Amino acid sequence: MESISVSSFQLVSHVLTLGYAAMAASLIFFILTIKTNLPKYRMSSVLSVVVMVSALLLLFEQQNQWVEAFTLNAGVYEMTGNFSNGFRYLNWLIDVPMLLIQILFVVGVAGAAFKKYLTQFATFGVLMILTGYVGQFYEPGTAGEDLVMWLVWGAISTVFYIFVLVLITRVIKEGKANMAKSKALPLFAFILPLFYVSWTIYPIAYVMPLLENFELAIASQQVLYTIADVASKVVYGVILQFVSSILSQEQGYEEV
Ligand code: RET
Repeated sequence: MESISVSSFQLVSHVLTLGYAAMAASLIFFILTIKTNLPKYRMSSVLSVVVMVSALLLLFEQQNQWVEAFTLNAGVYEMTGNFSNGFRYLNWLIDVPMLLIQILFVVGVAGAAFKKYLTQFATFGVLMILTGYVGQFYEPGTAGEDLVMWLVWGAISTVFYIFVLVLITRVIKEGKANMAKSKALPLFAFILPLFYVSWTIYPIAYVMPLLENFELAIASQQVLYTIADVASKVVYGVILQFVSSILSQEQGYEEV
Protein backbone atom coordinates (compact mmCIF):
# COMPACT_ATOMS: atom_id res chain seq x y z
CA MET A 1 0.00 0.00 0.00
CA GLU A 2 1.26 3.49 -0.87
CA SER A 3 1.90 5.82 2.03
CA ILE A 4 3.07 9.38 2.66
CA SER A 5 4.55 11.22 5.65
CA VAL A 6 2.43 13.16 8.12
CA SER A 7 4.00 16.43 6.99
CA SER A 8 3.21 15.83 3.28
CA PHE A 9 -0.35 14.87 4.18
CA GLN A 10 -0.77 18.03 6.21
CA LEU A 11 0.92 20.28 3.66
CA VAL A 12 -1.51 19.18 0.94
CA SER A 13 -4.44 19.48 3.30
CA HIS A 14 -3.44 23.05 4.20
CA VAL A 15 -2.82 24.03 0.60
CA LEU A 16 -6.18 22.64 -0.58
CA THR A 17 -7.92 24.55 2.22
CA LEU A 18 -6.06 27.74 1.31
CA GLY A 19 -7.24 27.18 -2.27
CA TYR A 20 -10.93 27.18 -1.53
CA ALA A 21 -10.58 29.92 1.10
CA ALA A 22 -9.01 32.10 -1.62
CA MET A 23 -11.94 31.35 -3.94
CA ALA A 24 -14.46 32.25 -1.20
CA ALA A 25 -12.70 35.54 -0.39
CA SER A 26 -12.42 36.46 -4.06
CA LEU A 27 -16.06 35.63 -4.64
CA ILE A 28 -16.98 38.41 -2.20
CA PHE A 29 -14.46 40.75 -3.83
CA PHE A 30 -15.91 40.28 -7.32
CA ILE A 31 -19.47 40.82 -6.08
CA LEU A 32 -18.60 43.95 -4.08
CA THR A 33 -16.55 45.63 -6.82
CA ILE A 34 -18.84 45.01 -9.79
CA LYS A 35 -20.37 48.49 -9.57
CA THR A 36 -17.01 50.22 -9.98
CA ASN A 37 -17.28 49.24 -13.65
CA LEU A 38 -19.34 50.53 -16.54
CA PRO A 39 -22.15 48.08 -17.41
CA LYS A 40 -20.33 46.98 -20.60
CA TYR A 41 -17.45 45.57 -18.49
CA ARG A 42 -19.60 43.92 -15.83
CA MET A 43 -19.93 40.57 -17.59
CA SER A 44 -16.23 40.03 -16.81
CA SER A 45 -17.02 40.23 -13.06
CA VAL A 46 -20.08 38.01 -13.49
CA LEU A 47 -17.91 35.36 -15.14
CA SER A 48 -15.37 35.65 -12.29
CA VAL A 49 -18.23 34.97 -9.88
CA VAL A 50 -19.24 31.86 -11.87
CA VAL A 51 -15.61 30.67 -11.83
CA MET A 52 -15.28 31.28 -8.07
CA VAL A 53 -18.44 29.39 -7.11
CA SER A 54 -17.57 26.39 -9.24
CA ALA A 55 -13.94 26.31 -7.99
CA LEU A 56 -14.97 26.83 -4.37
CA LEU A 57 -17.27 23.78 -4.45
CA LEU A 58 -14.78 21.64 -6.33
CA LEU A 59 -11.78 22.46 -4.16
CA PHE A 60 -13.83 21.85 -1.03
CA GLU A 61 -14.74 18.42 -2.42
CA GLN A 62 -11.10 17.79 -3.37
CA GLN A 63 -10.01 18.52 0.20
CA ASN A 64 -12.67 16.13 1.62
CA GLN A 65 -11.60 13.42 -0.77
CA TRP A 66 -7.98 13.92 0.27
CA VAL A 67 -8.75 13.56 3.97
CA GLU A 68 -10.92 10.48 3.40
CA ALA A 69 -8.41 8.74 1.13
CA PHE A 70 -5.73 8.35 3.84
CA THR A 71 -5.59 6.60 7.22
CA LEU A 72 -2.97 7.32 9.86
CA ASN A 73 -1.21 4.10 10.77
CA ALA A 74 2.05 3.72 12.74
CA GLY A 75 3.13 7.31 12.07
CA VAL A 76 2.47 7.41 8.30
CA TYR A 77 -0.62 8.13 6.19
CA GLU A 78 -1.59 5.05 4.20
CA MET A 79 -3.72 5.48 1.10
CA THR A 80 -6.72 3.36 1.99
CA GLY A 81 -9.26 5.12 -0.23
CA ASN A 82 -9.58 6.71 -3.63
CA PHE A 83 -8.08 10.05 -4.64
CA SER A 84 -7.96 11.49 -8.15
CA ASN A 85 -8.01 14.78 -10.01
CA GLY A 86 -11.14 13.85 -11.95
CA PHE A 87 -13.28 16.55 -10.32
CA ARG A 88 -10.70 19.19 -11.14
CA TYR A 89 -10.98 18.44 -14.84
CA LEU A 90 -14.73 18.81 -14.71
CA ASN A 91 -14.30 22.14 -12.95
CA TRP A 92 -11.86 23.28 -15.67
CA LEU A 93 -14.41 22.30 -18.26
CA ILE A 94 -16.57 25.11 -16.88
CA ASP A 95 -13.82 27.53 -15.86
CA VAL A 96 -11.52 27.42 -18.90
CA PRO A 97 -14.13 28.72 -21.39
CA MET A 98 -15.34 31.31 -18.81
CA LEU A 99 -11.79 32.64 -18.17
CA LEU A 100 -11.06 32.86 -21.88
CA ILE A 101 -14.35 34.56 -22.72
CA GLN A 102 -14.27 37.04 -19.83
CA ILE A 103 -11.26 38.94 -21.19
CA LEU A 104 -13.15 39.63 -24.44
CA PHE A 105 -15.50 41.95 -22.53
CA VAL A 106 -12.58 44.02 -21.19
CA VAL A 107 -10.54 44.11 -24.39
CA GLY A 108 -13.40 45.63 -26.35
CA VAL A 109 -13.60 43.08 -29.19
CA ALA A 110 -16.98 43.51 -30.86
CA GLY A 111 -19.27 42.07 -33.51
CA ALA A 112 -18.16 39.19 -35.74
CA ALA A 113 -14.67 39.04 -34.16
CA PHE A 114 -16.24 38.56 -30.71
CA LYS A 115 -18.29 35.59 -31.95
CA LYS A 116 -15.30 34.06 -33.71
CA TYR A 117 -13.07 34.28 -30.62
CA LEU A 118 -15.84 33.05 -28.35
CA THR A 119 -16.44 29.95 -30.49
CA GLN A 120 -12.74 29.17 -30.90
CA PHE A 121 -11.94 29.70 -27.21
CA ALA A 122 -14.81 27.48 -26.12
CA THR A 123 -14.00 24.75 -28.68
CA PHE A 124 -10.24 24.53 -28.12
CA GLY A 125 -10.56 25.02 -24.35
CA VAL A 126 -13.11 22.21 -23.97
CA LEU A 127 -11.17 19.85 -26.28
CA MET A 128 -7.94 20.55 -24.34
CA ILE A 129 -9.58 19.60 -21.04
CA LEU A 130 -11.56 16.60 -22.33
CA THR A 131 -8.50 14.98 -23.92
CA GLY A 132 -6.50 15.63 -20.72
CA TYR A 133 -9.36 14.11 -18.71
CA VAL A 134 -9.18 10.93 -20.78
CA GLY A 135 -5.38 10.93 -20.33
CA GLN A 136 -5.43 11.17 -16.54
CA PHE A 137 -7.24 7.81 -16.30
CA TYR A 138 -3.96 6.23 -17.52
CA GLU A 139 -1.73 8.07 -15.04
CA PRO A 140 1.21 5.95 -13.79
CA GLY A 141 0.65 4.76 -10.24
CA THR A 142 -3.13 4.48 -10.64
CA ALA A 143 -5.30 1.43 -11.37
CA GLY A 144 -5.57 2.25 -15.10
CA GLU A 145 -1.82 2.87 -15.52
CA ASP A 146 -0.66 2.98 -19.17
CA LEU A 147 2.35 5.17 -19.88
CA VAL A 148 1.86 5.39 -23.65
CA MET A 149 -1.85 6.24 -23.52
CA TRP A 150 -1.20 8.81 -20.78
CA LEU A 151 1.47 10.58 -22.85
CA VAL A 152 -0.45 10.37 -26.15
CA TRP A 153 -3.62 11.93 -24.70
CA GLY A 154 -1.45 14.53 -22.94
CA ALA A 155 0.20 15.38 -26.29
CA ILE A 156 -3.19 15.71 -28.06
CA SER A 157 -4.33 18.03 -25.27
CA THR A 158 -1.13 20.08 -25.72
CA VAL A 159 -1.98 20.70 -29.40
CA PHE A 160 -5.28 22.32 -28.34
CA TYR A 161 -3.41 24.22 -25.61
CA ILE A 162 -1.12 25.74 -28.27
CA PHE A 163 -4.19 26.92 -30.22
CA VAL A 164 -5.45 28.57 -27.02
CA LEU A 165 -2.09 30.31 -26.50
CA VAL A 166 -2.03 31.64 -30.06
CA LEU A 167 -5.57 33.01 -29.68
CA ILE A 168 -5.04 34.64 -26.28
CA THR A 169 -1.83 36.27 -27.54
CA ARG A 170 -3.81 37.76 -30.42
CA VAL A 171 -6.65 38.96 -28.16
CA ILE A 172 -4.24 40.60 -25.71
CA LYS A 173 -2.40 42.29 -28.58
CA GLU A 174 -5.72 43.79 -29.74
CA GLY A 175 -6.45 44.85 -26.16
CA LYS A 176 -3.10 46.61 -25.88
CA ALA A 177 -3.77 48.51 -29.09
CA ASN A 178 -7.22 49.57 -27.80
CA MET A 179 -5.70 50.68 -24.48
CA ALA A 180 -2.67 52.45 -25.98
CA LYS A 181 -3.69 55.78 -24.42
CA SER A 182 -5.03 54.39 -21.15
CA LYS A 183 -3.43 54.32 -17.70
CA ALA A 184 -4.61 50.69 -17.51
CA LEU A 185 -2.08 49.57 -20.14
CA PRO A 186 0.82 48.43 -17.87
CA LEU A 187 -1.56 46.43 -15.67
CA PHE A 188 -3.27 44.91 -18.68
CA ALA A 189 0.12 44.05 -20.23
CA PHE A 190 0.93 41.93 -17.18
CA ILE A 191 -1.86 39.48 -18.12
CA LEU A 192 0.02 37.81 -20.98
CA PRO A 193 3.07 36.64 -18.96
CA LEU A 194 0.74 35.72 -16.08
CA PHE A 195 -1.33 33.65 -18.47
CA TYR A 196 1.67 31.83 -20.02
CA VAL A 197 3.13 30.96 -16.62
CA SER A 198 -0.04 30.07 -14.71
CA TRP A 199 -1.64 27.98 -17.47
CA THR A 200 1.60 26.11 -18.22
CA ILE A 201 1.78 24.94 -14.60
CA TYR A 202 -1.16 22.57 -15.36
CA PRO A 203 0.65 20.39 -17.93
CA ILE A 204 3.74 20.44 -15.66
CA ALA A 205 1.61 19.10 -12.78
CA TYR A 206 0.16 16.48 -15.16
CA VAL A 207 3.60 14.92 -15.73
CA MET A 208 4.69 14.93 -12.06
CA PRO A 209 4.23 11.11 -11.83
CA LEU A 210 7.35 10.91 -14.05
CA LEU A 211 9.24 11.58 -10.80
CA GLU A 212 8.46 7.94 -9.94
CA ASN A 213 8.08 8.78 -6.27
CA PHE A 214 4.50 8.43 -5.05
CA GLU A 215 4.71 10.93 -2.21
CA LEU A 216 6.55 13.59 -4.19
CA ALA A 217 4.32 13.16 -7.25
CA ILE A 218 0.97 13.31 -5.45
CA ALA A 219 1.95 16.18 -3.13
CA SER A 220 3.66 18.33 -5.76
CA GLN A 221 0.74 17.80 -8.14
CA GLN A 222 -1.76 19.14 -5.60
CA VAL A 223 0.45 22.09 -4.62
CA LEU A 224 1.08 23.02 -8.27
CA TYR A 225 -2.59 22.76 -9.24
CA THR A 226 -3.53 25.04 -6.34
CA ILE A 227 -0.90 27.67 -7.22
CA ALA A 228 -2.06 27.55 -10.85
CA ASP A 229 -5.72 27.83 -9.82
CA VAL A 230 -5.15 30.89 -7.64
CA ALA A 231 -3.04 32.59 -10.33
CA SER A 232 -5.23 31.76 -13.34
CA LYS A 233 -8.59 32.46 -11.72
CA VAL A 234 -8.07 34.90 -8.81
CA VAL A 235 -5.04 37.01 -9.80
CA TYR A 236 -6.21 37.14 -13.44
CA GLY A 237 -9.77 38.08 -12.40
CA VAL A 238 -8.56 40.78 -9.99
CA ILE A 239 -6.36 42.34 -12.69
CA LEU A 240 -9.25 42.38 -15.16
CA GLN A 241 -11.43 43.99 -12.49
CA PHE A 242 -8.90 46.80 -11.88
CA VAL A 243 -8.30 47.31 -15.60
CA SER A 244 -12.08 47.60 -16.12
CA SER A 245 -12.50 50.12 -13.33
CA ILE A 246 -9.61 52.29 -14.63
CA LEU A 247 -11.15 52.19 -18.13
CA SER A 248 -14.56 53.04 -16.66
CA GLN A 249 -13.19 56.07 -14.81
CA GLU A 250 -11.39 57.27 -17.92
CA GLN A 251 -14.71 57.14 -19.75
CA GLY A 252 -16.25 59.41 -17.12
CA TYR A 253 -17.99 56.74 -15.06
CA GLU A 254 -18.53 57.31 -11.36
CA GLU A 255 -19.95 54.69 -9.05
CA VAL A 256 -23.50 55.54 -7.96
C1 RET B 1 -3.74 19.07 -19.34
C2 RET B 1 -3.34 17.70 -19.87
C3 RET B 1 -1.93 17.63 -20.29
C4 RET B 1 -1.61 18.60 -21.38
C5 RET B 1 -2.17 19.96 -21.14
C6 RET B 1 -3.13 20.21 -20.15
C7 RET B 1 -3.50 21.62 -19.96
C8 RET B 1 -4.25 22.12 -19.01
C9 RET B 1 -4.54 23.50 -18.81
C10 RET B 1 -5.49 23.78 -17.88
C11 RET B 1 -5.93 25.04 -17.48
C12 RET B 1 -6.84 25.13 -16.52
C13 RET B 1 -7.35 26.32 -15.97
C14 RET B 1 -8.29 26.17 -15.03
C15 RET B 1 -8.88 27.22 -14.34
O1 RET B 1 -9.89 27.06 -13.76
C16 RET B 1 -5.26 19.10 -19.44
C17 RET B 1 -3.31 19.14 -17.89
C18 RET B 1 -1.64 21.07 -22.03
C19 RET B 1 -3.82 24.55 -19.56
C20 RET B 1 -6.87 27.64 -16.38
